Amino acid sequence: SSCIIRCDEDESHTASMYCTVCATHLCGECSQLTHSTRTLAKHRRVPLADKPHEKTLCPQHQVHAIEFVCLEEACQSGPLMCCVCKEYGKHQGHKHAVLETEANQIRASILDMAHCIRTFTEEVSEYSRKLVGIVQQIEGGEQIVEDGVGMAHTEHVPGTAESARSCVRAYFADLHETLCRQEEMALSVVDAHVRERLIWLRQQQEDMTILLSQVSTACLHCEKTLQQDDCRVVLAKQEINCLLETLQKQQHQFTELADHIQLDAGIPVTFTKDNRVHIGPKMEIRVVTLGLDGAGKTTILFKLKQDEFMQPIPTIGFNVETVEYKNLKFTIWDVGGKHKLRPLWKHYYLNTQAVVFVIDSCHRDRLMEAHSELAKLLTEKELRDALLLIFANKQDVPGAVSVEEMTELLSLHKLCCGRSWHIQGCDARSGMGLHEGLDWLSRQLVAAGVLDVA
Ligand code: G3D
Ligand code: MG
Repeated sequence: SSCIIRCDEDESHTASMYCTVCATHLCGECSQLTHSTRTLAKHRRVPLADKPHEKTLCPQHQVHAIEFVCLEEACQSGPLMCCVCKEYGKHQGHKHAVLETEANQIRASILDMAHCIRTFTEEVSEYSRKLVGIVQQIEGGEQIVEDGVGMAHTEHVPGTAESARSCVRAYFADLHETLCRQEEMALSVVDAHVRERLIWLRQQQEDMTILLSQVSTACLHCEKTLQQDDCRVVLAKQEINCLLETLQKQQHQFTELADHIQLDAGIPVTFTKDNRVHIGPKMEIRVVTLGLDGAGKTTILFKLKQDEFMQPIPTIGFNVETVEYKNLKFTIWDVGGKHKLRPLWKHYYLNTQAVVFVIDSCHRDRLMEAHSELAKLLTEKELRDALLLIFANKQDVPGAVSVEEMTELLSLHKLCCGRSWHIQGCDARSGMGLHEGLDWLSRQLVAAGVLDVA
């Protein structure tokens, strides 16, 4: 519409409308002038922009223009028709629409679709742009930056891939460093052990050398005496007796020592979960047993210790016993559970690797009290890394709270979140469940080695 259309009445005028009856382009002025009679005034004139398209003639009925569109399903491959086609031809009696209306409807839907496509295109391009951006962020690369004095230079910007890699590297470097330090420490423990052992063995060697020379001196003395005359033999009697006595004493001491000491070159090594090394056939574990009074702590300790039922006496201060189980040596502190003794518990936390918390499963009324004591315990800084073994004791009593119910009632999963814990049902009188509990503790502490409790 950029080219100007002239008025058909006057070349010097610019057309602004179109008479659909006369098929002429007119300006406003000439339109009024030429269509002033009553009949002509009825001519439909439209703005130039709405000028109807040129009519196409019907291929069958040459003088007639196409004016209708057939709406029948069967005619969709050739729907155009003139008035003859419509009235007498192949579309006779078919449903139809006016060509212009139909075309305008299709135009409108095309416009709609075009709009949709534009929006869709924008969305797709936006998404593609984002993809490019993400790829760039992952890969990183050169970026132009301006320095303080307005000079542009390129700078390497690390991508997220690189950051993730350096994060992994830093983590493992750290781990490596820790492992090296732990290895050094473990080796120094072994070295110290070997040094001490060798010093002791060499001392023994020296002692044996001295002993041997003493013995041979004595033998020599005896032999000499044997060859002397009767008077001298008699005179030497006391001295020889004394010598023999000393020898017997030394022999006795030696036998005792030899009985006591196992000559074994082995250096049994065990690793704890925190990568410390332990040398020797037994690994020691420090455990403190806590819980309300009457829960069965002392009974558990005695049961483990003697494997026989003893009438426990209420614990006033504390009991401490070492219990050997498999290759482990548990030093168990049993601290009194009465209310006024509880503040003392914290004196036993230090260097404790595990807390055994005993609960009386048949005393439902005291479960909340046990819960609050346990909750208090778990906030103690010294016990942050301690393992927690909960004994749900007295499972033999009918109606006792089961392990599952106890876990639920004390909301243990929430309470013990983030630490190594285990609840074990037991009956301290028969010993049922006690060893399972200790097994769990061992498994938590020992990483590998000769003491590995299978
Ligand atoms: P405490 O050391 O935690 O205070 P105790 O608890 O070991 O002194 O035990 C308190 C009472 O519970 C004792 O009863 C003890 O025999 C009993 N008991 C401990 N463990 C069990 C168990 O597994 N089953 C049953 N049925 N009873 C248990 P008394 O009557 O001697 O005071
Ligand atoms: Mg007790």
